[in-house]
Amino acid sequence: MGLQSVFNILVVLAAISGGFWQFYLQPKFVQFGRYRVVEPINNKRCIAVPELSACEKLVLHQPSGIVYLACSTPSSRTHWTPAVNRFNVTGASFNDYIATYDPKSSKITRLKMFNFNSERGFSSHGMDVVPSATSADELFVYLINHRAPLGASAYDVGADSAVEIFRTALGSDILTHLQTVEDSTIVTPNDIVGESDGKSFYFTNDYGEKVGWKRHLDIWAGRKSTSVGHCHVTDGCHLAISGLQGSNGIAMAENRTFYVANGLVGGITILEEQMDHTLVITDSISIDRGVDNLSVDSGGHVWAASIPQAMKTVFEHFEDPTIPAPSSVHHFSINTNPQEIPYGIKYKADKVFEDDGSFVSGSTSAAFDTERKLLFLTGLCSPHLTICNM
Ligand SMILES: *[C@@H]1O[C@H](CO)[C@@H](O)[C@H](O)[C@H]1NC(C)=O
Ligand SMILES: *[C@@H]1O[C@H](CO)[C@@H](O)[C@H](O)[C@H]1NC(C)=O
Ligand SMILES: CC(=O)N[C@H]1CO[C@H](CO)[C@@H](O)[C@@H]1O
Repeated sequence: MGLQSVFNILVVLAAISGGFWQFYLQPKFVQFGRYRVVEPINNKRCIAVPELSACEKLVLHQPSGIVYLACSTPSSRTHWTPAVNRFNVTGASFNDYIATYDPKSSKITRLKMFNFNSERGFSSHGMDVVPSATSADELFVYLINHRAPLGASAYDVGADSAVEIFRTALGSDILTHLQTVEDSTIVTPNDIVGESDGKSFYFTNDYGEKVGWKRHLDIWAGRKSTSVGHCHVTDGCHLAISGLQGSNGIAMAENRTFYVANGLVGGITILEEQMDHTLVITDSISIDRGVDNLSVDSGGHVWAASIPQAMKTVFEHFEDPTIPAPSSVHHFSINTNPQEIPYGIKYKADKVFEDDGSFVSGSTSAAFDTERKLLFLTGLCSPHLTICNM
């Protein structure tokens, strides 16, 4: 029995002793959606693309409408997802891939990696796709790669995660490897925002440690051990901000305002970049559930995959992807209601999509095409990519 199972049993035992349940655990269960009733919205005009399953993250290329997806297999995810304590290297694919999907032609392209010394393979998670500053058709693709550790058991030391930087061209099926970035600040990388120079990025660490019981303190005791780091391929890496709670998806607006999702308590934190590539918190917007991966649309609105029933998603669906888990999407915007502004309600969070999981299961990433009015949804263990007309 692993430490985690011991811990889970302890939690259940403690829960039975009354007060702990009433004052501590039950509110947590509410927050994690144990009793939440799903209210379907905007889930009727959707199609599924079953060829694209277990795609953790998707990024929309707005000018062309093409989406880039970081995919795996549902089976590999259940064995190897360091972010949710899955450390079975034997069951991992290390052969994950990036695909493009063009909604105009329904064409799926699996990109081939070129110049990538793939001895240790590729295990996907967060991704960013950024047009190059110097040529509009050239794109930089930044990928989190959860490699197996060398010479140790992953159960003991966790993943040896790195960031891989590739170059591609719009419409090309080749990803050319440029650089692997490894650093002691890249502990438990989750998501990434890349720069248009192909050389630097911000990333979130979704835990303070790679493995161990302390990780549970974040969920159950409100510890704030997560962080955002910044790396430049020649100048190195440093932490941009630490002491954040549940850091998950990260996204950047055109004016370089940063948004970091809180996967535990819910909502997003808004941060401002300093000259030295550190970040300071300027605001936060809370909602009633955990928030996953974020994206900013061309109108400057933030879209977030949110988790209606986190316990179901994490303990049932991630365990067995054939068990459906509900999905929802929130849309964050500046509050323009003149009646509310005097009361300090600066931002608005609207739930714009929800499904009970029978069609759209376990979504962890959402992006909205403002021009074509299409909402894209994928998930860590999802059976398919979903595209909804909004
Ligand atoms: C790890 O993965 C392998 C291959 O899928 C599987 O046979 C094995 O049972 C898994 N081990 C655990 C502890 O889940
Ligand atoms: C930056 O852009 C975002 C998104 O459009 C907007 O909400 C925010 O107010 C802007 N921030 C500043 C400081 O201009
Ligand atoms: C980049 C990314 O995909 N981040 C998160 C998306 O959601 C899943 C499910 O909770 C997380 O495990 C990922 O870390």
